[in-house]
Amino acid sequence: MNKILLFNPKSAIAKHRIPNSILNIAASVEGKYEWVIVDGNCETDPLSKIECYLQTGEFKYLGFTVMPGPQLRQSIPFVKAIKEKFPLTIMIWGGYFPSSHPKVILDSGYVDFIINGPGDHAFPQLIDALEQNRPYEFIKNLIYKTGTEIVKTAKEDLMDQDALPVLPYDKLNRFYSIKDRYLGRTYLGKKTLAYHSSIGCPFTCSFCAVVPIYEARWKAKSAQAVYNDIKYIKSKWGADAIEFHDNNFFVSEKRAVEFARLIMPEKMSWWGMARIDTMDKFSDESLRIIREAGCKIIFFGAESGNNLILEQLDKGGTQTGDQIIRFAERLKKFDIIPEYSFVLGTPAPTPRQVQAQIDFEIDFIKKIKQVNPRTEIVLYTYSPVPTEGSSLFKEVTAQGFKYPQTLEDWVSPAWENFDLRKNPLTPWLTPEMIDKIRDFETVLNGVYPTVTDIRLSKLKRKAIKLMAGFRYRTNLYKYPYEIKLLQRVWNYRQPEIQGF
Ligand code: B12
Ligand code: SF4
Repeated sequence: MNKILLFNPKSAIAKHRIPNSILNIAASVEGKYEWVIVDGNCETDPLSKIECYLQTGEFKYLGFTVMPGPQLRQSIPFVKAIKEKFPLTIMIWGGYFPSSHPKVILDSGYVDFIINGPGDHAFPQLIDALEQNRPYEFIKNLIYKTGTEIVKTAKEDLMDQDALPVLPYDKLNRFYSIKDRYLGRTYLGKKTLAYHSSIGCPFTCSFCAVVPIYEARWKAKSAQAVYNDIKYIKSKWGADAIEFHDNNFFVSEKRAVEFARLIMPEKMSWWGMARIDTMDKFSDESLRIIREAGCKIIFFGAESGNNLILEQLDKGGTQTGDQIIRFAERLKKFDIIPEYSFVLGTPAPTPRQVQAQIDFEIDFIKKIKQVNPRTEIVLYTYSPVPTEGSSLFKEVTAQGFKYPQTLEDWVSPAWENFDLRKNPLTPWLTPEMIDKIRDFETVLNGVYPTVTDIRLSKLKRKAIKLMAGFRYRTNLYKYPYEIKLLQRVWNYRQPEIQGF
């Protein structure tokens, strides 16, 4: 029986997380096929490591998980090199990038199959079919090419998350030490675990990559199952904090409170992502329990203070500008830090309107800081991420926006910035507008350095704050070189790129 190699391309310079995407895939074939993991975050020369395995002749299937940005940048040269040297290898890509951009990947000729969304059933079924030389066209969640035609099979219903096999943590630990490699020091604790407890999201924000894949569906593990996994890792490797990587951890108040009650005695700190309008419906009692159970900080996609923009972004639900401010104030009572992300630079009919909107958001963010100065602000520039062929894709294409036409073009420096949502290449944003957003961000981060930067001492915070304060009060954001210099010297952390 042929073996499987699963590769997690490098995604971050430091603070490496358990590679949950490929670990789920490993779980799906555990006990049936032999598999190995190569984690690009933990290897100095991952390509050589992969080639060493392939040279044994035992590995036929190679699975890559690919996010846009650095993971894609490593994946493209690797896949080319591997296909040239080992042409009989079957290359299978999964994750958000391949699911959203299948054509450019399959047209490259380097990738044989894409798993479209969850791979927990599709992957083992595909391997079975290939091993037994059986047809695979009825397997759900697959994308592949026959001749010049791209074939997308039907989407599978979201599976019961409690019925999925447990993740093979012990086996991962044989490849890379969980304690030393994956449980890192963060603002939350000394040994922070990354855990993913639910898939999808019930909302349909038009800019979000989760929507075309999950189509407003959400399925979660039960609070008890989540607790059991975390307790296991805590007992075995000493985790003392948790980052929940779910797109939307707090969809269900009942589940969140149940989990909070279970985890409370463990005295762990935790963090997760949520929607403002959903959580604003939580009772005071629920918020109190959640905080008491260790939830210190929650990430919210606030996106914009302007109700019209919220509508344009199809934010859905009931979120409004007033609510965003009110909720930041409400969380103050419970000592939960809201981490709000904003998307600046959305399209408008005239450049003047685009600029006015940016100025509006800057004022709005300052109002939030007034009511709750501990609110963490993360600024993104609007980078449309629509799936090829969707209506949003048509809309932004009509405005002159174009995705790269070949897989290699995706790794140009300009596109890497696009992925990081820093410099979006959107035709309606002028360089001056982008500068204004970035300069404001520099000043804001100077006055309110992020609490998640654990290396920044009190004294350094004070010094940056002092320097940036005048600019902030007088709205003088242009050319903040002196603040940038200090941030560079002290290696200031950027949650928007480096992760939560
Ligand atoms: C953890 C995480 C990170 C980590 C690193 C992850 C890692 N692997 O090391 C960090 C913080 C570094 C990171 C960075 C970025 N990330 Co990120 N990240 C996530 C997050 C929160 C969780 C990923 C995860 O572990 N999921 C759990 C697993 C189980 O789910 P899954 O990945 O979907 O896997 C399933 C399927 O997709 C499929 N599958 C996935 N891989 C494979 C592989 C094979 C072989 C097969 C068969 C199947 C398969 O099967 C799996 C099981 O069903 C996701 C959002 C999310 N909730 O998924 C965003 C997400 C993937 N990130 C995203 C982005 C854009 C980024 C950035 C590029 C930009 C940014 N500003 O965030 C940066 C890159 C910067 C950098 N330095 O790398 C986007 C991708 C959107 C898109 N357009 O494609 C997401 C979806 C967040 C979002 N909603 O916008 N990220
Ligand atoms: S609520 Fe968040 S995860 Fe859900 S669709 Fe909107 S942006 Fe995406």
